[in-house]
Amino acid sequence: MELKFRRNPDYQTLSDEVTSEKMFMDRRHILSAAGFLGAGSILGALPACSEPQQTPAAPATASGHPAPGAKLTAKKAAYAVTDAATVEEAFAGYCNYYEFGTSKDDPPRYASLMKTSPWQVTVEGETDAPGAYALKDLIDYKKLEERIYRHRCVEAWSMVIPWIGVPMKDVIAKLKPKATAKYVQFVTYLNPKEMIGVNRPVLQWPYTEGLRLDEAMNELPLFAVGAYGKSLEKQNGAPLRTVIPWKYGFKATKAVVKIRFTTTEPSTAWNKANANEYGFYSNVNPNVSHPRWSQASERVIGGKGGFNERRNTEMYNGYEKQVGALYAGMDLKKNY
Ligand SMILES: Nc1nc2c(c(=O)[nH]1)N[C@H]1C(S)=C(S)[C@@H](COP(=O)(O)O)O[C@H]1N2
Ligand SMILES: [Mo]
Repeated sequence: MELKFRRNPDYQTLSDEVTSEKMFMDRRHILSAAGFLGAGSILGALPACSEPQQTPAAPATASGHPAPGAKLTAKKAAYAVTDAATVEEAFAGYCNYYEFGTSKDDPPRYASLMKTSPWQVTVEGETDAPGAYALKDLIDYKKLEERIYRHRCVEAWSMVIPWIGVPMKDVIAKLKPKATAKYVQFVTYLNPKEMIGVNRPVLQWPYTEGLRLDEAMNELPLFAVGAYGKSLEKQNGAPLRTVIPWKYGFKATKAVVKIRFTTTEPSTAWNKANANEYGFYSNVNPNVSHPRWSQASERVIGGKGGFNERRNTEMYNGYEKQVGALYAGMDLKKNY
């Protein structure tokens, strides 16, 4: 999405996606030459700071939720795209998280500075259960599910991620939205001391997103706390992020600290930055181009084909059966 800033002189120093991808591939090359990647490895990438991966037996944090990287137990849910999952190193190393910078490898490099414990989520607005919730009071860690969803960024790349989380609808039911609540907004963590990217006005911080309440209550959205069998790493949104698989990735807020129920459409970070390019709905739709590029196909990141693999983008990212009815009768060119 950083490409949008190319035309704006204020942002000309920001790297664009192509640059960061080149750096990313160079690094892969170097790692491979140095013997970090085994022969025949299909690793997509490693973050600059990456140590050889071990699965740490990380203790629970003081506030009782698992620390990043801790092993999680989850039951496999029926939701699973059949393509091979993205190699974990690509998920961990090729990230969008502008609070830590606009290059794909900034979040893996800088997110370690962020504190994810203790963690509270404030619930407010049109609800009968407002308050500050500890993460373990919001998420039932005994009921975690693993769901393998396709993750499609508006920049026309995709991954396949084995998320671990709980259905968003179960959490929202616990939070008792009033009948007047028609939307839900997610507000994310903001701490300029820990987040090197927020000193630049790339977006209006904090990063916010939102859904219509009936979208949020659909069976697919998750509050995710993990991926790849482990508690989320910081660069991927620890300790709590949303996952909405039929929408472009920017709808999936990392590091959620506030859930607000509203009567009117909440403001969202990318829509505020450029309403022509990023609508409130942002459903994956191969037939509606981004004003500056086609959305008809996507690059597959971290798959067997390296960076050359492409696939055709599917309507609602392949989830039309589950979500098509939410948009019956709507003009999807206007409600992009
Ligand atoms: N707080 C916050 N959440 C965010 C973003 C961000 O910049 N800040 N980027 C979004 C975008 S554009 C995408 S594609 C996904 C990327 O998630 P991943 O890096 O874990 O693959 O996170 C989304 N959530
Ligand atoms: Mo994205």
